Amino acid sequence: MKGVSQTVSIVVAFVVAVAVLAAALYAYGQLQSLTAPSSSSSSSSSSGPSKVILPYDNSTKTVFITLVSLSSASSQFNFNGTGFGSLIIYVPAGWNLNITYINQESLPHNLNLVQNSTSIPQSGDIAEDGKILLYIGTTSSTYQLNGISGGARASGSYQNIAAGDYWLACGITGHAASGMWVDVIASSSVTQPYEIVSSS
Ligand SMILES: [Cu+2]
Repeated sequence: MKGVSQTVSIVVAFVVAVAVLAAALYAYGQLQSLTAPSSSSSSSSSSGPSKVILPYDNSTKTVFITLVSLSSASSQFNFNGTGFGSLIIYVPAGWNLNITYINQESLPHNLNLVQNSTSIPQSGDIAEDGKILLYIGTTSSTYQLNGISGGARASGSYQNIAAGDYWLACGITGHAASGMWVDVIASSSVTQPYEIVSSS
């Protein structure tokens, strides 16, 4: 009898162990599907705009923005494969922007935070369409000429952004007017930074 009950308890323990393992695997799978990056960039074709929460640090009120000029995009003048303001970034007013720019494109590019005075870049010089607040991968005297070359990255930060409309735009002559700009909206009604990609 003792041998039988021992066998039973071994079987029961085995079954329980398998059940626990299965539950763990299931939970892990659910977690993966929750945390897997959504295919937000260029792959979505038919569905409407997708809202993606950006990485941020609530304690320092910092949003982390990464823009990449992709070599695979249809236009050389792209950020994350998008152009002409179809990427819109919403940030809470008063927050800090920590921005990384990566150029994977063959042309040199740079990235500038512009408090814009027109709704879309119209001039070859972005400074004629607004006030440049931050230069990334370039300087105030060379932004129309120089950027970082393909394979390079640069970063910068801007503190305490006031409510308003901005662009993140390439400053090299004609690039923003060719589509190389992202809309940035800082608003007190935004509590969590996010971006929306609209197909256009
Ligand atoms: Cu450019």
